[in-house]
Order: sequence, then C-alpha cells, then structure tokens
Amino acid sequence: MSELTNENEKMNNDYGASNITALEGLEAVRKRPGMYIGSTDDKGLHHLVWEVVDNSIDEHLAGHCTTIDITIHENNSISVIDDGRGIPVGMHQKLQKSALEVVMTVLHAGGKFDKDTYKVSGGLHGVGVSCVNALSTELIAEVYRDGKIYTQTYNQGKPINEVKEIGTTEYRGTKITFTPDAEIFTELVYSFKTLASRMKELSYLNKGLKLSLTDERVKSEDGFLREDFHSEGGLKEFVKFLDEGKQAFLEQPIHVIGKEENVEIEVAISYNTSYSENIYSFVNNINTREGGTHVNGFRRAVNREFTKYGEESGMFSKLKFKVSGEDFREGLTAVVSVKVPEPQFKGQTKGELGNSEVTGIVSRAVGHQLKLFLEENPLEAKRIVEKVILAATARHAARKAREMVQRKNVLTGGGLPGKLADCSSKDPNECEIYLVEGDSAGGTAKQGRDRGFQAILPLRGKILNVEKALEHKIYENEEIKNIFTALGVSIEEGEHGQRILNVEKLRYHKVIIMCDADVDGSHIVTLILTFFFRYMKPLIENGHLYIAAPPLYLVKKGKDFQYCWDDDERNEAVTRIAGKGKEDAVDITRYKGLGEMNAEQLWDTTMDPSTRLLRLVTMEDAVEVDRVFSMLMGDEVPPRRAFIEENAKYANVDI
Ligand code: 0RA
Repeated sequence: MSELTNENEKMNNDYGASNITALEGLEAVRKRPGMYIGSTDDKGLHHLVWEVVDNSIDEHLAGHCTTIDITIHENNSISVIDDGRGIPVGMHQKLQKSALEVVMTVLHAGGKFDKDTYKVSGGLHGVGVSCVNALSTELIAEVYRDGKIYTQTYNQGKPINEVKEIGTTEYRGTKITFTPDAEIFTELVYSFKTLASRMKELSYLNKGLKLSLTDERVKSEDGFLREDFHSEGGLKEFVKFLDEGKQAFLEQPIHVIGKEENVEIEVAISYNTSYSENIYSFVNNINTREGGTHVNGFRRAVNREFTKYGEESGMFSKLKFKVSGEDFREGLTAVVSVKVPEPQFKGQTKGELGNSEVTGIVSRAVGHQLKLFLEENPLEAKRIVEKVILAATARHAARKAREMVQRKNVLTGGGLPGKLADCSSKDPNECEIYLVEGDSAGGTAKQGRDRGFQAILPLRGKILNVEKALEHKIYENEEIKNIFTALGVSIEEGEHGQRILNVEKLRYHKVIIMCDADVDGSHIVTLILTFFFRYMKPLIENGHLYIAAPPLYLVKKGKDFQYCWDDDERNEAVTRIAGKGKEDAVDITRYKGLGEMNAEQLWDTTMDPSTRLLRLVTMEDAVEVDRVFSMLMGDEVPPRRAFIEENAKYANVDI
C-alpha cells in the first residue's frame, strides 16, 4: 500500500447516496450465479477476482490509485488491496445505511455515476462487487479513508455487523478479502498462472500502475511466491512481449497515443518476419475478442496509409494483382486499446465494440502517426512495403494452389483421401476421426475401431511445420491436403482477402489426434495443433479438437491386469495386484508407442468411448497460445529453450 496522497482529492462522504435506485436482492445471484458471473467452474471462480480488481482499476483510471496487490491465501481466499479513494462509508440518506454496505449488498450499486471517468466495472462483464459478496461464505471489507479504518463483514452477502471504525491509519484505499462459497463453485483452487497472466496484461494496459500477486500457498526463502507487474512502456512493451520469439522487423514498435472527443487511444504496432497477423484489442481494459469499431478504424488506417505510400513511392506499379487488406497485416502484431466513457458492446459474446464514432477517431489518430512514421523512416517504410508485396505475391500463389486442390477434388468427384478409412455413419454429430501418427499405428487403429462411427486417417511421420512454411506450400502438402478433404472443410477468401474456414460440411464433430506417448509423439501433436491453430481455429473454438491419451503402463499378473496413465496409478495397480512395492511380482509394460498395442488393446484403452481419456483442446488465453506456438515453432532459439526448461516438467504444452 502506498501513502496517503492528495492528488485529485475530492472527498464527498455522501457520494452516490441519491443515485442508487435499482434494488435487487442478492438471493437472485445465489440462485442463478451463472447469469451473473458466466459459470461456476474455475472460470467463474477467477471472475470473482476480476470483479473486485475492476473497481480498483476504475480508481486508477480516475487518477486515484497507483497500486493493486492481490494475495491468494492458504485456504484459497483472496485479498485485493488498492490505494484508491476507499469505498465511501457515509450514510446513504434514503436507505439509512452506510454507503459501504450499499455498495457491498445492493446489486448494480457501483456507486459511481461520473460520466467523465472510464468505467470498467459494470461494463462488459461487470456485475459489481456485491455479486462477489453474495457468492462468498465470508467477505471482509476494510476501508482506509479520512485517516480512519472502517470495516464490515458479510456472510453469503449479508452483513453480520454494522460498519465499525476500528482504528486510525495514514493509508488510503480499500481491502476486500473474500472466500468463495463451496456451495456455489465446483472449483475452489485459484491458479497463480491464470491470475498472473491477466495481471501482466493489465500492467501493460495501464502503464505506470503497480500490481503484485502473492501466493501464500507457496513458501519461498524470503516469504511467499510473489510476482510484480509494472510497465512504464505500456503497449510498446506489450507488443514486444507478444513478439518474443519472432524476428522483429522494426527497430522499435510504432506507438500511437491520442485523445479525441473523450475517447483515449493507445496503439502499438510492430512487424515481424512471420506470416500471421496478431491484433489484440481492448476497450476500457477488457479484451474485445470479436474486435469492433476500434479495430475497424485501425485496419482502415493501416490500409489507407500503406496503399498511399506504396502508390506514391511507385513500389506498387509493377504489381499484376491487387494488394488486399490482409497483405498489409501479414507479420503485423498490434495492440489497440481505447478508453471509451460509455462503451456499447454487441456480438455473440458481447466481445465487440459497437460505438460507431470510434472508427473515425481511431482511424484518424493511427493514420496521422503512421503517415509521420513512413515519412520519417524511409528505410523501414520500404522494408514494410516490400514485405507487403511479398505477402500479396504469396497470397496469389496460395490462391492458385488452393484452387488446384479444390478443382482436383471436384474432378475426382469430391473424392476422399485413399488413406482414409471412413466410418459408415454420415451424421457428423456422432462421427469421429482419428488422426493417427504413422501408417502402422494407423493400421492397428483401423482394426480396433468401431467402423460405425470412427474414421481413421493415418498421417505420415512429422507433418509440415506451418509456422515456418509459405502458405502455398501448405496446400501442396499431401498430409495437410488429406486433412482438409477428409474433414470436408475448405478455405475461402473474404472480401478483404482474409481466410475464412468453411465448416458447413464438417464431416466429424470429434477430431482426435492420436500420437505416441513419447517425446517424438508430443512433438507431432504440437505440429498438428499448430496447423489447427493457424488454419482451422474455428474447430478449436467450437470444441471439436481432442487429443487421445494412450496409457503409459500395463501392469499384469496372470489374468489380472490394469492399464495406467501415470506413475501414481501404476503404483496403485502394483499394490492392488501384488501388494505395496512388489514390482517384482508383476509384469510392467511401459508403452512407448501406439505400435506396441494390438488392435483390441488400443480399442480398450484409447478408442472405446466408455473408457478412453480424451483431452479437449481449448484456447482460453489466445495471447499465450499464440506466443507459445510462435516460440516453439519459430526460428529464435533462446526463448524456446527458456520455455522448454521452464516447462520441462509438464508433459505437454498446456493450451
Ligand atoms: C463508490 C464510490 C467511490 C469509490 C468506490 C465506490 C470504490 C470501490 C472500490 C472497490 C474496490 N476498491 C474500490 N475503491 C473505490 C468514489 C469515492 C469518492 O468519491 O470518494
């Protein structure tokens, strides 16, 4: 906590007293928690933290808070401490209660109705700190304000005492400690990694803000596990972090900072030698996964300024085909962050900014800075435009290659790959396809499967590393072509030249990657995942992609046997079959590859839906997934080594 400061101080003890009208009981929140916080699994559990932190961030955005400290306590309760103004404690006239009690117990009573400040809380997901209170067995609010310490404790959202003054302080701020209710949540253990990753993001988005995360469950030499997050460079440092492992194309990212009509804009742009576009966008610190008017404005500016530059410099004059918007963004990494007083969110998951005025505002600010950059850095400008021309040429080649594959398909009657052993059902809902490493394991899988609904596509050895290959090479690759035709999906080009995956004719709703349980096998899984991540992302987003988990051991004695998926299970099996530690009395097979199992064993352990273990591939944190793929599959060695060393204890990349 930092010391009491007086900057922008506007003390008002009756704050919000007359503004709060909507009275809705917190019982509603406990009855249908999903409606308020999305879910009651680990996602909902972490959501509680963000709900509280959003309020502290609001204090920062309003210019009153410099530090936010989060602590995970030993019992998985959480404390969030900020040095903001402190929740007001004065009497709420109408309700005859302390404002603190109103903020903590009345739904939607954030208490802040100041339109000149940017609000995160009560925004996209914001349901207010009162929801956190309702879903906690215990919540303790402590307020440091006007030199005094006030506190109130709640139980499932209900106050168990009056607001008490318990001492004096030189600090200012708010401390909220809450214990998530086990009656509500299916998961109660906080993940340091999940909290740390969002806090890192928040530190970039709010430059200057100091955040820290302490984990009291993990003791270290000098106290507890702790990480600090603080960025003075803001988004400029964010894009550098995102591009770690990629080869930078510019000396320094292009940084745009502007403000127009009360909309604050900050954008950082960098170019790297990869082929993918990476635009992350935020509105009031909230990730807008579906983009929106701010991203449209950004794209418009990039297209306009580079087209102008390409044409005026004469560099585009030799081109025989049109340069499309996508070409300008190949190898581009950008973070677009806007702060909008009254954001309107739309789209399926409310992850898209709707405010139409923002397009022009962002487009003007970014265009202005880009134009200056191109004028002042002719060498770098030339290199970027050369890259754009290369991208356009490659896209032209890729289009041709794709058309060839698709035309050939039509000629052969939309024929399926010769290597595919298809299933007899034609209902995608019940159909599965196993992508199997190697022809021999593929053969075993063909014998072992239930041909009614399971199809097998063997893949030969290592598939192409799409992170390094040119796009047209990808469409010419036999294994990849087979995957496209077997799945029944195709790539089409949108009006801006963007790739769109057509999944209307997807033939299997479960796509299962099955590889050996060794180092080579995990490498192949990673290669296949990279391909799906870059070219078939909607299949991951829609929950169609899985990884099969073959067992690691068979423990056997006479007719008694047990398959085991890890060392603990193996030890348990030995104990059950022969007695504790009696490894000598049993046969233990360590499976190194699928090929060591016969068809029946493969069915029993890895393919029978009633017994097998499948891991669903998800991408909760797109930022992290992208970074990991670029790093693991790209050219730069040091970050890859660091990652592998850090994660060597985990068998697989956690995505
Ligand atoms: C209502 C009004 C004001 C601040 C807050 C709530 C507030 C809430 C939280 C939750 C966590 N930290 C917080 N910090 C502040 C405005 C206070 C004023 O005008 O003095």
